[in-house]
Amino acid sequence: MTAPGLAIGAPCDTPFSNNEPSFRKAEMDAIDQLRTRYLHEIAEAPDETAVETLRVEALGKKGEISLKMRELGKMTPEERQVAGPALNALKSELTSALVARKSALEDAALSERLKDEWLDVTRPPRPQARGTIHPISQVTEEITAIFADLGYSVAEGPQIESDHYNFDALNIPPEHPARQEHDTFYMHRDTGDNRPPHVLRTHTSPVQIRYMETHGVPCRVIAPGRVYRADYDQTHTPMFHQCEGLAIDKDISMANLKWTLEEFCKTFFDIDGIELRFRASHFPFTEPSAEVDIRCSWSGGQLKIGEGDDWMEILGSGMVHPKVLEAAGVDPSQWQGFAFGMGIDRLAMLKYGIPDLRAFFDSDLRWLRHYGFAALDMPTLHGGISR
Ligand code: 2U9
Repeated sequence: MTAPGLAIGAPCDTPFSNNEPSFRKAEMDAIDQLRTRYLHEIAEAPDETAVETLRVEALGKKGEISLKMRELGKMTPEERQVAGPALNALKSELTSALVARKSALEDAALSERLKDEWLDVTRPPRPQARGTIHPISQVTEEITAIFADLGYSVAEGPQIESDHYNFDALNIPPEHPARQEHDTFYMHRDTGDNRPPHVLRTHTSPVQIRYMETHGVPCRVIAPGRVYRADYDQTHTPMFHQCEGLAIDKDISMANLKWTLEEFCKTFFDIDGIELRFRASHFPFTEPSAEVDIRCSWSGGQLKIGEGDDWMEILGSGMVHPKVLEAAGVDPSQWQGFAFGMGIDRLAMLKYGIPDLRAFFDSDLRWLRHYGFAALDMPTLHGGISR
């Protein structure tokens, strides 16, 4: 491109065709001096900040070379023809030198870091936490830990039960509504198959009948586990989880029951002054029977346990019916005791603010990540969560 103001036909083949040798020499000397000084300073720059400072000093808006370039406008076309290309060449030479120095410094810094920081690529990766503990498992463990501390054993039993263990032994007579098909899942029987009916257990009480038969009395035992009832709506699922408890000895009374359940609730909900209300009720397997409510408040749709003027039912209980003891081979004239039952799913919802029961069984990974517990969080007595 022709330099602005350059006369057409002027001798302009090279920058050195200027007619004024003295200007040319002085200008070229000055540019050479700049080149020598900056190239030296760039080569000696100790770090990236120093490189940047030099870039600004030389090529920044008010940098030495930029100012010189601005002076080109004031020069005669002949002078400009000498100084312009020389300054452009200097600018690009310094730019390259700055980039090269910066990258050399970066390489040196990286090499220095790599002396200390290094990676053994042959090592196996750190284990990734996969999956979470389901709130039902967590709460089952919490309940178990509390009763274990009170001296209770934990028992399990079959989920498919004979109607003897599920009903008869628990003083639930054949005409009782719980035995009707619409509440209970009966196992299929081919015609001519005369074995006694079997059901999916409707409560974990049979586990405790079996426990008394095997271990005898006195005993203190809890039976957590799955139970089944033909019911499905917002608050019922056909499979759910219960934890029942049984304490049999010579002199066990309702007072012991009350203390035990208060102690349990205090620890489970981690509230010291928790208040329970025992309301007379009826179950075939306990006499007398009581439903247990916990003091709570409902304000602004928010449930608070342990305060307020409302009561919410959380479990059922009573003194074991003499006929039930008898059915388990225990002499009711010698032994007596209490029993209780609670819904684990419901307790999990209350404690951890889980609104919908059915979500427990949807296997929705996002739900499980949100409400699940870290695998290494061991349940503490009061279910201390450290998620
Ligand atoms: C034996 C004798 C008696 C267990 C008991 C309840 C009262 C009770 C419900 C709580 C919520 C079931 O899950 S729920 O719907 N349970 O109200 N359960 S007394 O009584 C027994 C257990 C075993 C040998």
